[in-house]
Amino acid sequence: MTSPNDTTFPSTFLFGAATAAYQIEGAADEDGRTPSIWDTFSRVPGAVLDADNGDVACDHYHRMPEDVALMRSLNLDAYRFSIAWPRVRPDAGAPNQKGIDFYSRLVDELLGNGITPWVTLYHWDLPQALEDLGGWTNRDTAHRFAEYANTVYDALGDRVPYWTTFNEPWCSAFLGYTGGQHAPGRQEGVAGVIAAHHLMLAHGLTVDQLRERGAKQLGITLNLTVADPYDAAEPADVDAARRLDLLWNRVFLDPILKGRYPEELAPHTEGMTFEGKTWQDYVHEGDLALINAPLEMLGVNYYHGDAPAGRPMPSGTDFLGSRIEHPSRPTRLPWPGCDDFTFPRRGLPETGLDWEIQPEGLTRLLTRLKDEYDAPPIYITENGAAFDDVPQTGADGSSLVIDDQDRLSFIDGHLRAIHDAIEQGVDVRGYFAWSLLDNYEWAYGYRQRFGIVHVDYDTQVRTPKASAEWYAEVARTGALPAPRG
Ligand code: PNW
Repeated sequence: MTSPNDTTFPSTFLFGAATAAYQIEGAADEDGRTPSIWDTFSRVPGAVLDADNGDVACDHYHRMPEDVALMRSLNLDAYRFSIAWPRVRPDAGAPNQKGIDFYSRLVDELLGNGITPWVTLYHWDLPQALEDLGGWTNRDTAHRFAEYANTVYDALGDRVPYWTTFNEPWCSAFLGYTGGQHAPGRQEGVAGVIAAHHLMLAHGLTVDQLRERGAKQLGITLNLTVADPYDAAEPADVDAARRLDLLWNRVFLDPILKGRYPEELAPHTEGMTFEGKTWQDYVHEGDLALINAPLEMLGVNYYHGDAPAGRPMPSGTDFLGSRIEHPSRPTRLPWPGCDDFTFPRRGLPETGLDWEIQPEGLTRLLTRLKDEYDAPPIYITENGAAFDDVPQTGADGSSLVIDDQDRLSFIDGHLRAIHDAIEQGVDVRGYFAWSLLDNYEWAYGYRQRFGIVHVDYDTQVRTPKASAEWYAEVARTGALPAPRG
């Protein structure tokens, strides 16, 4: 039941949860899977906190039916998961039936439980064999991706309605090839822009081919931010915010939704080369037309707003502000030509990763996508927070209770910000909590917990947290209960 003070979403709004293959599956060398760049990178000394890797993770590969039953108990309308390229086409070679079968069983299990499957074709696990040939700085990788995407579509296209090509290509390109925080850990300046171009080219080729095969709902997921100057009265900070917007949001939004690179990108990257060539040398005739293919949906992942200062600040921290004990490997800022950035704290509340919590930024971002980009229907494909959960023993003396009011309010606040955007005329059609389960948080390993469901990594027991119980009610009623107190 909803009361008059509840915040109600449109009746077709999807409430879901999201995961990614390498973060939950485990079974790293089973049924023909071969290494991805994350299997390699997680073994580089200092690259990942506690040297954690995804060999076992949440053991989802062996516990899939149990996990789908859990989703059903949480009333989820949809489940967003990613397909591991190195399972489906190991070493980017021939299709591997055992790998395909796993995802086929997952899709059937979801449909049998009334949950809509939402596929992401790439959530960062590039076959290592392709990185050995240059990875995303090699144009051929885009063609190999499209080939892999066809294999997946041919196996699942009859049952999966929603298809996203890439998750957060910004991370793959700029954390992977400029900053080195993520696999493959390269720190090669403008190579990030070239990787971004090839990722978008792969997206365009794939949209074209899946469209021809009959796909009806195609899109891409971008991690976007609101870039505000740390001090709006300080010209250096205003310019830093402009460059952050350019190299975080516009470098993807403009080609994909407008068919051109932002004009400011050329002057900004003047004189930067990779293997003796500029990034423009990698853009071939016809690429932008492919990249600009019409889409039925845009996925937006939003975690935090960002306010750079364009000058050294004593209280500055790394690019997302994290002060937690870090991987020891030296990294660079992930935007070429932005080494003057610092990210001083604004006094906003922060998550366990020290990310600044700014729900109103999401409303601004969404209205911008409508006004400036005339964006296709939007789905929030990830939003959530890592906090230090404190498991307690339940009244029965054995069960676990995780009363994560901080995560619950984080999700509540962002759902309200989305509701505000809908009221302002933005076409937002769904929300996926990140994440269904505590899982492998990339360079931060297993210490950072994003799940609405707790995972005990010794026993693999799953325990829904307070946020999950609350979210299950939101999904059931389609409304946010009036704030308490
Ligand atoms: C996203 N950064 O990752 C991913 O899509 C998820 O796989 C991940 O678990 C989630 O957000 C939470 O981090 C990001 O350093 C990881 O800018 C790092 C960054 C951004 C996104």
